[in-house]
Amino acid sequence: MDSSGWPGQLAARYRDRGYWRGQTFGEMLAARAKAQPYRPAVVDYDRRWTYGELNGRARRLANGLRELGIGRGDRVVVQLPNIAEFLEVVFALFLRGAWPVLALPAHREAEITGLCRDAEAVACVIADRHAGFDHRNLARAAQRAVPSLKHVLVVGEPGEFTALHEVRSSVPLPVTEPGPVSSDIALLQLSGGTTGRPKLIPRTHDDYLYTLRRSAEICRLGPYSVYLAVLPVAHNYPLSSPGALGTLYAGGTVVLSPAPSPEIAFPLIAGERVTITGLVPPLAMIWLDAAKDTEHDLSSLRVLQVGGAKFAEHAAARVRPVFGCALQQVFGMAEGLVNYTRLDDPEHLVLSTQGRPMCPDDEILIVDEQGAPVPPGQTGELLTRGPYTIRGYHRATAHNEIAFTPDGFYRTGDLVRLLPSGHLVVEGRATDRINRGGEKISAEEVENHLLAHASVRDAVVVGVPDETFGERVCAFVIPRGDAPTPFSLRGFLRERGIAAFKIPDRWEIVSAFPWTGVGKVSRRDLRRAATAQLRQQKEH
Ligand code: AMP
Ligand code: DBH
Repeated sequence: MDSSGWPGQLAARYRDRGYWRGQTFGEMLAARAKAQPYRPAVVDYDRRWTYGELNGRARRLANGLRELGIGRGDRVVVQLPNIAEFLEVVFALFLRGAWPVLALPAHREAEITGLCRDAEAVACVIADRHAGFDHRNLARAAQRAVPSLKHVLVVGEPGEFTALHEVRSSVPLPVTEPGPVSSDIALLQLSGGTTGRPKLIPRTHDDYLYTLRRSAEICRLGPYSVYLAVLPVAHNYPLSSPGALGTLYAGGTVVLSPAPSPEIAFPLIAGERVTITGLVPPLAMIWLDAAKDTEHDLSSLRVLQVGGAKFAEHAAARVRPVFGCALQQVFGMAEGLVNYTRLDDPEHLVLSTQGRPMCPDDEILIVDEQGAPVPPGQTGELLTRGPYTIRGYHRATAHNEIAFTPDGFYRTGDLVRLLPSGHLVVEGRATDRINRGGEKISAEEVENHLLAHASVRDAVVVGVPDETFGERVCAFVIPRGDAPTPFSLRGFLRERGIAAFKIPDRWEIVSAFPWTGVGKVSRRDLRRAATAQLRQQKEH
């Protein structure tokens, strides 16, 4: 079952140095529940689960999953919003040694069906409705298309499926029941991806628990810390940097915000005395504006994390004056490596860098296009290897040859500069991935959907600079016959069932694409053209 892929010698070193401690998620939660059974673990509206309750629920659900025949190594697509059941479900799956595949609430039919198929999932867990959308429709489509998908478990009204509360057994999973070992895969995260489909990222109990322990330490979390999960908690950042799971690791309280807006989040901060939360840059800007004249008491906040995309220095400088708390920049990836500015770093580094690696054994290389190390201080592509960075995506042999070097470094696709202090500054991106305010979009994936349109001969999707989102999505389309309108193309993509954040913000209908010297479409020229046009429009 251990397909984590670290060579034996390195694995031995990571164990010797105490990064991998031989503990599983089930054991971690059980230990917390034993040490502090009555401390609050999760707050979701008026529901408050103690550590004892969370552990008890997870063990009863795990027993129910056992009765359904869901066990070691089975893949289960989990698409849940920020509700307490998210944590119950993932811990129940951890206990069974089954692998949660963490979909985002924004994913639609194309993504959910694709994930179920790629993971050969035996089950999915969904909410009945969320944000005005009926997720049971996604499960229906996935079940039609994916024969392996036997069970659909629903939080809420199940319709023709099974309600989660019916699965939860009245007795906990027997302690004699064999569980996973710490080197087993715990979960499959999703990559933002540069190619057609999101790749599945296998994270082990050992390596993911290390990230929680180290993140909690760097963020100084303890039993009295209160973390507000604002972003969708399935995402690696609010889940593990230190996020909801890191907070539970430290014995603190996770408050789940159903939405990221200040109207919802600020009363929660005031009411629950939240000490730390994590945002993406566009949201941080909205919060900065809203906090200036809010009536809510935000004084409990100690740390405001911003990450997922580059945070502009002028905005970073406003965090302490407005919120009266420390800013922490977070530059991470679901594949592993996480960089943090430290709480005692000099102010100029906190404002102008994206932090430094969290582990002394994170290996960093910054290379030019030929793969040779750049001179110190120069910008190049970041490669990395370490005790919690994957050595390969799940079942993706061909892609792994491109995404990793022969000696196991992950090619991040990020262009960075290393300062003498060890801090990294993100300068851009070497790949076709678009980062729309922290939401990662594969250009190729959107292009493939557009190419399915009868009136589209060719399509190229690029990111164009944007003040609010960092980047927005712009599609260049060469029509076949009568040119389709942006309105109809948008509708078409929606019908194809892709997440709304991937649908292009701008459309350019053109008759040809610019080419590079080697005969490839020049994305760089298209990006330039779109950027110039945007600027012109602004000036008028
Ligand atoms: P993913 O691989 O989908 O988990 O997305 C990770 C990517 O998000 C990184 O490789 C970066 O491109 C981007 N990213 C995350 N945090 C930051 C940050 N603080 N500044 C700039 N880019 C970031
Ligand atoms: O963007 C990310 O994927 C990300 C950002 C910050 C991440 O995975 C993380 C921290 O762990």
